[in-house]
Amino acid sequence: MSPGDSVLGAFEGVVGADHVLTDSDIVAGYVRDWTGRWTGDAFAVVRPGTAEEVQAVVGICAESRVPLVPQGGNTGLVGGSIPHRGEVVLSLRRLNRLGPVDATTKEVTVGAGVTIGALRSHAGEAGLEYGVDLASRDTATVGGTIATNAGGVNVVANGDTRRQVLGLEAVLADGSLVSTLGGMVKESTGPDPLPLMVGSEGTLGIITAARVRLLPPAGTERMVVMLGVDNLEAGLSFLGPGIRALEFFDTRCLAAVIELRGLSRPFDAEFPFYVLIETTVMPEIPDSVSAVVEPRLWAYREAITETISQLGVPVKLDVAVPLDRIDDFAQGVAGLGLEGQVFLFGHLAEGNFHVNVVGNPHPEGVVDRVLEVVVGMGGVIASEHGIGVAKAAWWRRSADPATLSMGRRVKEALDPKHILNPEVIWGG
Ligand code: FAD
Ligand code: 2HG
Ligand code: ZN
Repeated sequence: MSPGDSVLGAFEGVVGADHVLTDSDIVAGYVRDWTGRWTGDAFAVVRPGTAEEVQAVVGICAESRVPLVPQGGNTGLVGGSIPHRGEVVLSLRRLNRLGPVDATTKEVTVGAGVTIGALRSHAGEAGLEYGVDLASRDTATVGGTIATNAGGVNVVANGDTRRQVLGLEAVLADGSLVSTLGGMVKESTGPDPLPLMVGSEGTLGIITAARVRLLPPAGTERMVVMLGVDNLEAGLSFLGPGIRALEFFDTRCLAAVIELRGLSRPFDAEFPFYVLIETTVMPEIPDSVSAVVEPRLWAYREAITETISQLGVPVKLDVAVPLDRIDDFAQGVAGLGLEGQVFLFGHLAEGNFHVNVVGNPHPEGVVDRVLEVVVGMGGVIASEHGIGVAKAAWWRRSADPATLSMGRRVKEALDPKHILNPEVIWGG
């Protein structure tokens, strides 16, 4: 029996043979990222059903020095959720327990494999709302969104994922289980190490459950408004009371969703940018601004990512610049004259831009040229999708030395054998 067989046998002893996958056809969906830009090989896909099983599997990996990649819904867009060098894929989707909603504290404890859609429905049944929403809601998981500190469309109203997390349970690289799921409203019993897991992209521990805050639904009537604007600053001026979302996309995004999704043209005239607002208080819209009000308008914004993928494998960048530089940034990207089709869309209220490029033969060149503009404007190279493998080199080049040094020391302390997602953030 090879060392590989004995490790597989040990996994089977923990989770059962049905949850250790090695058949290449079955494994295929776990080793290719959502965009199709990254594909790898897995030693095996292991699907634990409880936190204790996660502990045991991680213990085997630590003992055998077999690295692993935690995976939730595999909707991540920075190449961080798939194996790159034959790692084990540790799929957390079976950790899908929905705890009862505590109506007094407006909190709920859920498994890491619960999808954002399921959490939102569960909260809705109790008359409450989960603060994060994104187009990947039916596949992206609680664990994955915490590990990437996902943003989404409601950050302007509710903040990012970090703001929703009240407690965590996680398995560390040595197989130990740490938890702050106790549910106390207030506690100051020393440093809380678990917030480190937020945004750590599976490099510091495996999140197995989370306690999250729920919010009372904001207003009964939510209006969805689309505006045509000549520049982004004009769109930002609609930031005001009652805003739930303030999104934008450029004319190329609109043309693509109209053509490939069969959506109708929202305006007769064409504009450089379109702004989508969801609000409980109708903003004052001057007569000179073209506007439509209809709930179905979300379809234009939500279809963009999938529509771009229909055109080819995109290079994706997810950046943010200071709000007073948003139009400079849009012009800066246009000025690069990148080969291929360039799409700009994102979360306007946070200065967030998703720069997607299809049909450019030099993905790394696109990354370098766009990120140089971002850094030159004092922006951030990862606004909500994380560093993954896509931006690992850039992160190490552009972050300040003290931050990098602290990050490395935390990684060394928590994962001295480098078994947790070794290619992400610190790899390559
Ligand atoms: P995965 O893709 O499986 O993993 C992502 C990262 O988290 C990996 O590094 C992985 O190792 C790690 N990880 C996963 N689960 C765990 C765990 N339990 N413990 C420790 N580490 C873990 N993102 C946004 O922020 N805002 C958006 O608006 C948005 N919209 C999207 C729309 C579409 C159509 C798509 C395809 C993606 C979108 N995303 C968006 C990106 C993606 O959905 C998010 O990054 C999401 O947080 C990933 O969740 P997941 O469960 O799929 O994680
Ligand atoms: C969005 O805001 C997501 O739609 C996906 O973050 C962005 O596809 C992308 O680049
Ligand atoms: Zn986004």
